[in-house]
Amino acid sequence: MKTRAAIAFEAKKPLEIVELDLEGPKDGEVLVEIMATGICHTDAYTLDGLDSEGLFPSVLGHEGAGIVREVGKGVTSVKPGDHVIPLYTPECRQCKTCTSQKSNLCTSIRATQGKGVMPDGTSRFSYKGQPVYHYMGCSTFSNFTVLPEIAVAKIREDAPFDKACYIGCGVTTGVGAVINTAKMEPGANIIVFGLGGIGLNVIQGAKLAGANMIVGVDVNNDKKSWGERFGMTHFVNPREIDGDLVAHLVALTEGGADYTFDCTGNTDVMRQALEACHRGWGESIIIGVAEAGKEISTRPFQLVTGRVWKGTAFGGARGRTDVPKIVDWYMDGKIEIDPMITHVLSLEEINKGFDLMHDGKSIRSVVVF
Ligand code: NAD
Ligand code: AHE
Ligand code: ZN
Repeated sequence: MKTRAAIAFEAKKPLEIVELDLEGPKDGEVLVEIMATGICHTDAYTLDGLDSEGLFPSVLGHEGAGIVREVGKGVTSVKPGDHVIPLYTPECRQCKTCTSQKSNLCTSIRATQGKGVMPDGTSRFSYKGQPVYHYMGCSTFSNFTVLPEIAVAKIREDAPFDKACYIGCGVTTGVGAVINTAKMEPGANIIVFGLGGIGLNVIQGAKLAGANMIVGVDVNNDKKSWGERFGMTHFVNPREIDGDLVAHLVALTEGGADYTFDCTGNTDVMRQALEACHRGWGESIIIGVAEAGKEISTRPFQLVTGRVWKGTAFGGARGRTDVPKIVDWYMDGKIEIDPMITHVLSLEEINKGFDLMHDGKSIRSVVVF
């Protein structure tokens, strides 16, 4: 079949809207009509050539929501007509990681996913007879895409696609980092570095879980009102304080935060986030994705004296199990999404979404097909 899609032909070039060929689902796969897709910072980072796993040409996009249109042989968990959210972190419920219940990082298809192909080692997308790579196992910048059955979460049918798509990454990552990874207790003091599409969801997750102080740190003053809108209690612009940022934050939180979250992907900020943790118990959770080749550092003494460095992917969420619950939280008014969708675009306008993100003018741009 044919599908309209935005292709990244090479790094640092705008996406091109073309008609692609898409093969139908093979055994264990499903064809999904994507109704809406969000543009995450990670798509931009890959397009900018900063991802060590970046492949071209590819159909980017990993945040989406749509309807199953066809299923391959052996598929039992979804059927045509079901509403789904694609999962870049699948949940097979059979691999060592899934059965351990210790992590959400299902390993069953990670190797082929990282190579931009389906589990059988081939791509379903092609353009003028040449294969085009899948991205993060999702490729939601296409009106139709093919996914393994284990990489879709079935969701309720009354959830609007143009909001639910954000649960496919940003919302789940931010809220999940607080609840699943930090396991933040009520009354905790937290610091969030970077108040974008992820950081604001950390803030709303922390508010939901009963945080005391929620300090937001961002170099962009426009983010102050955004943070406050979702529960931030204090704002710090590192460029506007006198002296050392870490010392300032430790003083503000009377000894350091119980939990800090890096939502910038900047390795210098990751160090600040670790060092702004409370001596003896503070935990710093890395969410941001750093440029290929970057490394983190700190004095080991920071860990010897009880600070803990952690990371999280997809907010520690087990996609098929947890994503439908987060959709329920949204539909029940427990968490907000609507105000964070700052721009709704057509597929033809998708490059504008990347520009808005780079200029710090959007929280989440959503493309509606
Ligand atoms: P974004 O661009 O919307 O927001 C980033 C924010 O950080 C901006 O508000 C920016 O002003 C701020 N910032 C930049 N430099 C800063 C600095 N030195 N100090 C303080 N603030 C600074 O991005 P996003 O969509 O919120 O994504 C944030 C990061 O999370 C990205 O690296 C993204 O790739 C990553 N991410 C990770 C996961 C995961 O599963 N671990 C999931 C989604 C996104
Ligand atoms: N490929 C990069 C790392 C990219 C990365 O860390 N991706 C996150 C999701 S970001 C979503 O917006 C993730 O889930 N990672 C776990 C995984 O298995 O990829 C690199 O550095 O090579
Ligand atoms: Zn993402």
